[in-house]
Amino acid sequence: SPTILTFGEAMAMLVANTPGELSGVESFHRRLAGADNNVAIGLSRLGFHVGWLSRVGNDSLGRFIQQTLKAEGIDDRYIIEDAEHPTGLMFKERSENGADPRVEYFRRGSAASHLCPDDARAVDFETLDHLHATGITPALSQSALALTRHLMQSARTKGASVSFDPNLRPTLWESEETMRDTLNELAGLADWVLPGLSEGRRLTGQDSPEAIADFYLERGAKAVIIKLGPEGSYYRGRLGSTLESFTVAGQPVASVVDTVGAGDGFAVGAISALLEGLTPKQALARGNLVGAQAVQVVGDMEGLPTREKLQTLEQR
Ligand code: KDG
Repeated sequence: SPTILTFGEAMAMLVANTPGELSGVESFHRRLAGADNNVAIGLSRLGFHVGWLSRVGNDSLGRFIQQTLKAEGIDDRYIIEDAEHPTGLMFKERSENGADPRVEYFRRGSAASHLCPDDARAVDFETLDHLHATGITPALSQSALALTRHLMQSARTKGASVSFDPNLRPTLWESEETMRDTLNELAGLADWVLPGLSEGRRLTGQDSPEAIADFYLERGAKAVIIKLGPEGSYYRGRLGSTLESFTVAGQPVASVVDTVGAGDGFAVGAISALLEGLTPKQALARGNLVGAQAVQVVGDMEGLPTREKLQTLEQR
């Protein structure tokens, strides 16, 4: 059975071939999107046995998702085919000059929005070392939120480590307050909390990385790792014997093609390193390195390295 589990919604993503307002774009190319499955793919490329729990529609986009994940070596035993609802879809602008591209979703009522706690009945927690959760899944529906809570609580109870990337998607939430309260509650079920700096500020009302980290450490996290974009990442936590904090400088990137997926790449690097028993400093350095790979390609996950590639990059 998988030793790492992620869960959430994968979508077919149509990326514009030309810049500008999507309404004027005629040609697109297809990629796979979904923060949690990006992380699953990245960890699988590094040789971990990764499962991904989801619902996909019985349609061509659902089959595209299943085939892509299978080709990436993801364990598909927890993927449910939901014949009554369609697979979600999203569009992404062609980004220019490294700016964050705009996205448009067609995912309301999708198969994955019908995820519910019962979908986890087959999960083998005994063999599970790690669960990775994102803040997108609980935004999909009340039942998907219930599944998120259930998986995080169960993994914790059974002794697996839990990571949580808040992945703010304000348009998916009914209000700012619901988003903030729900994500902060879920962060309290995680060992490692991985927000971006602006996300951390928005969720905690605190300004400095240290104050943001303390907000989550007081609520039960063992480590808070804050992504600082090109500046690298900040750590504050108790994974060693004492409370430590430090910043690890970012990797220079020659040309930023698309920032989406950088956070997922960071998560792949940091989680893999911590699971391999590396130090928090090494984990942040690897997170920065893999995140930097992700921003150099148009898709979210095309830049995620294999183990061999990672070793080459780490030797540089
Ligand atoms: O983290 C990358 C994701 O933003 C992208 O793959 C799409 O999951 C997605 C979302 O909901 O925005």
